[in-house]
Amino acid sequence: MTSTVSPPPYYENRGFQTENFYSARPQVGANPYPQYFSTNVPSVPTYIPRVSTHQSSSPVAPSSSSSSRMCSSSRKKIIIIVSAILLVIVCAIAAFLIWYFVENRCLGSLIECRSSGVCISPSQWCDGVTDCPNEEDENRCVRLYGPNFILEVYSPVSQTWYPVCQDDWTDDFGKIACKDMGYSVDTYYFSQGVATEVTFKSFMKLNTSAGNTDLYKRLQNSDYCESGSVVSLRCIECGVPTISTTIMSRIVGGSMAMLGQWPWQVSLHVQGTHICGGSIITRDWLVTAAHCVEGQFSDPSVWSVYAGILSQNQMLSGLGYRVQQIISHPDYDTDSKDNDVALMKLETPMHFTDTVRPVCLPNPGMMFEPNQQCWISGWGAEYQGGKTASDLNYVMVPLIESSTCNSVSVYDGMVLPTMVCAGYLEGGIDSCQGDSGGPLVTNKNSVWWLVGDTSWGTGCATANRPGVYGNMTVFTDWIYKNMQAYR
Ligand code: 4AZ
Repeated sequence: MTSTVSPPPYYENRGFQTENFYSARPQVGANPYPQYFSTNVPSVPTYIPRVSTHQSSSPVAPSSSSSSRMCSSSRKKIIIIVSAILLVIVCAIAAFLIWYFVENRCLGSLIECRSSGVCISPSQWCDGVTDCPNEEDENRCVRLYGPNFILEVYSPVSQTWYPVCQDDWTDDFGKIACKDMGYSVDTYYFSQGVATEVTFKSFMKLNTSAGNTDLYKRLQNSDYCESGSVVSLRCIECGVPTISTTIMSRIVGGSMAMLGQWPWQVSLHVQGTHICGGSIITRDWLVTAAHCVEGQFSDPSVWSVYAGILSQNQMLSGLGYRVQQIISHPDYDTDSKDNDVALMKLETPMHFTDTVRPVCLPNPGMMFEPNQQCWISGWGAEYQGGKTASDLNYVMVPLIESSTCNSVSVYDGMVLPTMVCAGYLEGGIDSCQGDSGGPLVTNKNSVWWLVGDTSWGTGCATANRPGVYGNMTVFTDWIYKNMQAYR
């Protein structure tokens, strides 16, 4: 761009000076900078400071012209230093941005196909359909199967999940598999061999001659497993309360909980008020109900999370964990409560203690029996229309078969496959307003599993209207994919 405006008059800003200070404007081409070091050209100093050797009074201050020159040169020095610092900062930011876009090309919720940089959605990861040019979305698929946490790897070739033979397996491989599922390495618990079941006819086995390559390239399909053991992998120590539950039996009709009994239970607050319950699954992630985070409540900044506290009175606002991100199930339906589940990611990882611990997410292949004893906990109303309970309550509720729960006399077909019923058809014991989002858990193989999240019901503790919960087994896959995508 050119300008038709004539150049501005020349002013040399030396701050305030006495009138006689102004020296002539330097000639064009003259060195405008102060000469700090001698050059080859001999120069005559214009000012030679003289210090009298016989002076009894205090030394004379340098003349005003000399002090202002020094002042001006030190100002220039500062400008040079500040400019240099700014340049370094700008370069550092530019380098970070270049690194960020090279390393994380996929923005938002997308997962990157490493070798090609193609971005795919979490639902395309391990869905049996190849979306990445190099099949990475289908050839690094791992899951934990059944109540014994059996590690399985998916083979896109045979489109089958295989257990991993314990031969040559180490914790380092376990950590890689846990990371690929969406866990952070700092919670890694252990891996151990468990005797193979007769149903296992084929395995994924480490090829020791494959060298130091990628774990998934080393795993090869084999009908033989020398140790006779498969890998059981625990990515986090979950489902272990510090206080065992005595089967006693407010919630409606429940008992007051003790510290450490339901250490995964959290109270979710908005403006100092309990709104919903939730369950801790990792240091960073909580599970709650999608209906708890609808509309204005979908803003993460409105929430505070309290863990390891029984009494609402002790949950003084400002001390809770802050929420960074809320992910509602994309297929949640407000009217039917289909897929009533949401994830909350915390701003800072939770500190686990005896009273703050995660619950286990149900693995695929886990079967919960009809009538299986499950427990609900929460600060929900103690009777229909009541207010939030001041202390955490819990009660045992048996699972109710979906066919029974969907019968004409009960919910007449309103219970969808993403839901599970629990409670008593005779009424009297149930979850209620304020328990929503909180856990429905069961104990199996000595660990506590999150069977469901409190979702809905007609009234509370009414005959033929049991509590309906989100069916967590159906959501586990969605939860892991999101933990992976928003690591
Ligand atoms: C609620 O509104 C709610 N009786 C939770 C559970 C039940 C009913 C309502 C089940 O939070």
